[in-house]
Amino acid sequence: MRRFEATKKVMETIGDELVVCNIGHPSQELFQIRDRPENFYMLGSMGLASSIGLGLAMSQPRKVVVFDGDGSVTMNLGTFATIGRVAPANLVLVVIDNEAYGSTGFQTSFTAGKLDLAGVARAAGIESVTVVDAEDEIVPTMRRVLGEHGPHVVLVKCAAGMPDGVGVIPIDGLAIRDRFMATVRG
Ligand SMILES: Cc1ncc(C[n+]2csc(CCOP(=O)(O)OP(=O)(O)O)c2C)c(N)n1
Repeated sequence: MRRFEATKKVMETIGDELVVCNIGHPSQELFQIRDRPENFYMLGSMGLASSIGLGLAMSQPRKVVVFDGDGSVTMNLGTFATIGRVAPANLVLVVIDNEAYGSTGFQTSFTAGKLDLAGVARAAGIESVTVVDAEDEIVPTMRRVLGEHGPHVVLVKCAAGMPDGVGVIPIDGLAIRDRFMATVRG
């Protein structure tokens, strides 16, 4: 299973949740899999999808699902401390752990070595941390966490790589922002 397949499975479980997605190829894949105004494709700010999602979860009642990458979470490890402390019940952080910096050519990342992101999340006080390494575990795991009070971290172990033919997102950043904000405001 690669990030694409994992993202597809997570999106099978998404109803009206707000979705914030990691920079680069993860957002391009999500756009191809299932574009919707409730998706916020983060086009800059590597490392900050989880922080944007946290702020969103704190400021409105809808559930927020964040797709982040292991490389990006590693750049912002403090995000676990903040999520653990603030503990928003409506936040699900899905970390796609492909042990690589995918968007820039799949250079090996820290989780290919000794870094245990699930361990860091638990040590930061996040009680619900689930590691998933089989594609068919994703839907039941997401259904469970979406039905329970969070915050939740779901770490999906994936292979590096992506399908051919995933193009750039044909909507500019301001339009992505504006349609997302309109949805959030209801
Ligand atoms: C501050 C900063 N450093 C580097 C980059 C270049 N960059 C964009 S995406 C990316 C890799 C992200 O890897 P990861 O979060 O693990 O996600 P993946 O693409 O592997 O799913 C890098 C290095 C950037 N945009 N900003």
